[in-house]
Amino acid sequence: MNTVQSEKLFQKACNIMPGGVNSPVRAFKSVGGNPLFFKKAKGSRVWDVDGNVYIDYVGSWGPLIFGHAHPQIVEALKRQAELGTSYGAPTELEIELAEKIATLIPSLDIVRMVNSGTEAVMSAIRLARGVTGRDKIVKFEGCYHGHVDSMLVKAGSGLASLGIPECPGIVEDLAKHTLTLPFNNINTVKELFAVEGNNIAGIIVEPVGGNMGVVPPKEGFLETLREVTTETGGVLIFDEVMTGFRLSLGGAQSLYNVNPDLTCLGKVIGGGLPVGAYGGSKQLMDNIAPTGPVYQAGTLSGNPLAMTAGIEMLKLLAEKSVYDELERKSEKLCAGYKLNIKKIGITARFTRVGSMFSMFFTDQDIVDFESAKSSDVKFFRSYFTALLEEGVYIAPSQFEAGFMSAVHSDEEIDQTIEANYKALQKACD
Ligand code: KE4
Repeated sequence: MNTVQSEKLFQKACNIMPGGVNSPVRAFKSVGGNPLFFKKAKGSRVWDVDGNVYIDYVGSWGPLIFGHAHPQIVEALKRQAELGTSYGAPTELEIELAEKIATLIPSLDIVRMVNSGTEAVMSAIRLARGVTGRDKIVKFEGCYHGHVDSMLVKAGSGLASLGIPECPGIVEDLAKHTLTLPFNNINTVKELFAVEGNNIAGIIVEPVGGNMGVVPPKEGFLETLREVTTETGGVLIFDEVMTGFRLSLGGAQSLYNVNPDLTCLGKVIGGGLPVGAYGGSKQLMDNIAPTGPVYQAGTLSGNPLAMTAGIEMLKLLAEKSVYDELERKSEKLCAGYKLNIKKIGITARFTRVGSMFSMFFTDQDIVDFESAKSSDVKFFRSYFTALLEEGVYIAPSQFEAGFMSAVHSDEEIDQTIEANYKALQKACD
């Protein structure tokens, strides 16, 4: 595969940006080689600067549920750009998107727009701490919530032990207030809350893990988080940056029928532009400035371009029975993969919730980060490279989700299954 231009650009990029990228996972560090530089994308396909074309299952890490450069979104953005890109003042567009979100997400009455998922999470955590007057926050191993200082923390030695910084620059005095538990482990949640519950400001969780590969919640896990936070006056935060509008029109909370106190959103609601949002009950959100004392702000929050993309995206989602199609196409792909695995005689495990899916090269059932990490990442690395050569682009990491879009055709899914077979065979050689 010719990647001469990508290589040249990567060398140039490394002279001016850390690792030549603006987000680490794009650097191909866990799959080897150097990142591809893209120049164009349309529908389910992306083109790199060497002219190679790929069927894309990253979709900009989740936002592009209707594929790249959807005409309805592009036309709306062109019209809005002519009217200005940002005013730093309120617009009707913000009301329109906020009302759509509040109508669709059951637990959310009031919403604040921000510019990324990280900002949404950071603000929700500040709000939880602000309204409870407590410092401790509970998160789960393998869940990623953006590069928020309180979230770049790993578990200390024991169950209720103090968090320790995951990287330099995270203040120990802050990290110690983050307690990390195993995902899907109901007992450890109950044990911790029995001891510490009244000191805990809240729990933040990806209702479906998407950042360890896809890991669905076990029966009763989300319900337990709801119970213990209600009992102790803590705030339950669903980080639906990835799952929001991806898994259903009401997000994961609708799918699993568990209502959090705060919801963080991003990705799909921006339609590919930088948008995040957080929201909840009026009672909670009235604590946010300027109504209340918890400060949060943003120059480009709610800007007209991002709002326009989000409004068109939610119009498209509301119009079409897209979730049935996403389910059918995702199931078709995963069934093809399973058949290939059986034909070749490889050990693998599959996880899927709607149009989010993962394949792990292990014989362990995938229920948490520990089991996800049992996957043979060396084999994944060979598989990823071979798949790329077959013209299929997936996330350059075992611990990410695959995303189906509404515009992947059945022919492309068949091509992908064929490419998967060849890539698995090659990785076995
Ligand atoms: P951003 O700040 O990247 O917009 O969102 C952070 C975030 C928050 N919560 C969840 C559940 C997320 O998945 C993310 C970001 N997801 C990663 C991919 N797993 C974005 C890709 C990247 O970091 O470049």
